[in-house]
Amino acid sequence: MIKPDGVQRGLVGEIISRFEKKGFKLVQLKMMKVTKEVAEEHYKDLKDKPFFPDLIGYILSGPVVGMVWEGQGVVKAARKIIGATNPLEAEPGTIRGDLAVQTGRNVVHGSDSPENGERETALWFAGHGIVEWEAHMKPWLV
Ligand code: RTP
Repeated sequence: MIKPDGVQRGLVGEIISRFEKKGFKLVQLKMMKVTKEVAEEHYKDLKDKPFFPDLIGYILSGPVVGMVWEGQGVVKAARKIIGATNPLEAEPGTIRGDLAVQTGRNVVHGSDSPENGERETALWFAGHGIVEWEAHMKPWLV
């Protein structure tokens, strides 16, 4: 998910580009204004954290771009491409390391396991599933 600050700062293309260039396959994409219910369900594991209300407010502060990416090891690789939660600790070359400063404005979210990827895809793209397509010219994609 490209978070509201990523959208407002005009970073949508840059962020999509990093995943495309790596060689992952985009199978779903949608700009949306999230409801409070979806935001709270998405981050339900963090509901007891002191920053939870601020986090929900942040996610509701503007449209986000939801994406589903496929590829070998994509969940783990995406976490590396995204970088550490605190952008000041994220390595240069990562999205957060290059493009963000504050933990509370860290421009992008990535699923932390394949299971959560499935859960989040069902939550964010309810009823729409993914778009299945073959990348005939890209044999390195699964
Ligand atoms: P995400 O779920 O958004 O990909 O981030 P993450 O795994 O790197 O970090 P997580 O611990 O799951 O936290 C989710 C998001 O909550 C915000 N946060 N704020 N103020 C704080 O101390 C704090 N800690 C986390 C960040 O936006 C983080 O990405």
